[in-house]
Amino acid sequence: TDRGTPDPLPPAPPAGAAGPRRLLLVVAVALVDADGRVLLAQRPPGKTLAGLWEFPGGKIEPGERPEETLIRELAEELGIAVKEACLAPLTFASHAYESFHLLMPLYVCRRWEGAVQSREGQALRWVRPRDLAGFPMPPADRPLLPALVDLLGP
Ligand code: 9L3
Ligand code: MG
Repeated sequence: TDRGTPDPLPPAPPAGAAGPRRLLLVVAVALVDADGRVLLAQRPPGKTLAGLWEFPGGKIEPGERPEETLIRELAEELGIAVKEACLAPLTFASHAYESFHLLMPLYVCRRWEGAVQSREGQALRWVRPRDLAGFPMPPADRPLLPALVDLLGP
């Protein structure tokens, strides 16, 4: 038998078919202010999941550690400077969409430099933990709420 021949790669499934999904790595953060409120950002029109309220963050670029992604995204989207030592991992979100699997660690951050501002036109709200559940959220974000309320209190 020709043992030297490598197995061919399996054909890619057609888009939308059941089968292996792509893995999308995203990272998000709960920014907590001095009153214990948490920042939610509204996804702008034109983006996927437009209008839903999410924990700020974004895609982890190849080679980035999640902390580096957050430092970059928080500067771009909110105009604040965060030190890596101020980012504490709390839990993970994991959501299987039709065509990809989203895996998203959630960090908590209570210290940053600069004032939070909307740099990309997104609406921002500071929300008490007990009120978070009242906001329409992407499916990945909602299961994060119990861990956050356990940490911060209501
Ligand atoms: N996503 C979900 N919840 C979040 C974040 C930051 C992102 N808290 C999802 C929405 C998109 C994907 O992750 O499907 C990539 O996010 P973006 O790059 O479109 O913000
Ligand atoms: Mg983003």
